[in-house]
Amino acid sequence: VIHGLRRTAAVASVALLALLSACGGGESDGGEASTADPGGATETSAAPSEGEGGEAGGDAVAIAGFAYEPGDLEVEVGATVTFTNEDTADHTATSQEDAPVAFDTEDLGEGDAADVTFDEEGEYRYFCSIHDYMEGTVRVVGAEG
Ligand SMILES: [Cu+2]
Repeated sequence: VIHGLRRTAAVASVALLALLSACGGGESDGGEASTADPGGATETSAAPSEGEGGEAGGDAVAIAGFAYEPGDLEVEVGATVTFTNEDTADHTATSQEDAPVAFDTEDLGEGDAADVTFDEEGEYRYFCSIHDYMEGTVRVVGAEG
């Protein structure tokens, strides 16, 4: 009689374990499953997409067709703006005299690029020192928050 009881008890516990593992997915003793989460979802995109919030490489002005594009760019303080000459003719981006801080990319040949970092708020009007009718503006505004 005793052996019979033990056997049924064993069968019952096996059935229980099977049930637990079937529906719980590892909540039984040990709990190793809970720590095995890879947690890969925390690393979302830190890539600056289009000029917003990107402290590095987010802001750009193209020089194409003897014009700056965009001709009026707004960035946050500390932003670096990359000026890229897409024309075959040489161009520069040179600050006007009233710019808060002077800058000058100097001559950019076809495909050349120059980075300008804006650490002070204000309106920076600039022009091309080769074709002085080419004009553009970078507005540097305070970071929000
Ligand atoms: Cu030019």
